[in-house]
Amino acid sequence: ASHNLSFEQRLSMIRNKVGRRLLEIVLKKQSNLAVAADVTTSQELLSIASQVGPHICVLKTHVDIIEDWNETVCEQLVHLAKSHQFLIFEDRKFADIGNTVELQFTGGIFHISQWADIVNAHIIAGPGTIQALRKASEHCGILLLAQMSSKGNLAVEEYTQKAIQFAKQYEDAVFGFISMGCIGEPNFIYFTPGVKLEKGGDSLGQQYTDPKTVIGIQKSDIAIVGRGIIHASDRKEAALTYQKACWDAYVQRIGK
Ligand code: 5BU
Repeated sequence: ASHNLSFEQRLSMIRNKVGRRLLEIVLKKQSNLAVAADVTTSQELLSIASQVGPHICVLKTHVDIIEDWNETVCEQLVHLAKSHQFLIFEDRKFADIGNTVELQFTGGIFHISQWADIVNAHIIAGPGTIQALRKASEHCGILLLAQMSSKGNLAVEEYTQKAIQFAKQYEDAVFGFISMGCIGEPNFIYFTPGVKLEKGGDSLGQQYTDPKTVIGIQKSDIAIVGRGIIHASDRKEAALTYQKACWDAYVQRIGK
């Protein structure tokens, strides 16, 4: 499936309000860049959020790798998200039965449902996972893992198609996918990880594609960049470079 509609044209097609808010931010900031803040201290997390904040539409977190997470850190992060206007995406990849997912989403020491604008879920356990997330918070939009970036992953073919089917069934809550590009209709938003200006990978199976290919050719919407920015000597500068590369690829694709 492939379309060539602009973010403006797609805004009213998105049923979930977090999805619409995301497109508003994307358009306002001219940024379809998400940064994966994979660091282990709250100080680094907050410093990345303020450095790259002006250049991103989404900050993606793995809150369970932060060694000193607490409520104050959470408040500061939410504050930065408001002032710089980006959404917080907790890359939790929920995968259990609905009842357990509800507890994982709302409870524990992270209380993800209280601060995350976006979370994602595997479809391996069936629709109960989605039902639990949707029931626990109407303020949080859901992305389904339809494809992955890592070598040898099993999210292919029928599995990908099943994710699309589930998304259509829960379109009020699910507004998009983790996928390697556009795999469906324009009323969903496509997020792609494994993005770096230098092609290649890492020693543990990550596979990188450059922004031009991901956004321009594979027609994804939001590029997720981690180490390409996190390991740069000047993260703000790197974020600006990626913001431009991703936005230029989008503008070229739309043909404006
Ligand atoms: P990197 O440093 O740009 O490789 O980071 C990629 C991020 O995206 C990292 O947080 C992963 O957990 C995340 N990711 C991924 O790389 N591939 C996937 O298929 C999914 C998530 Br889903």
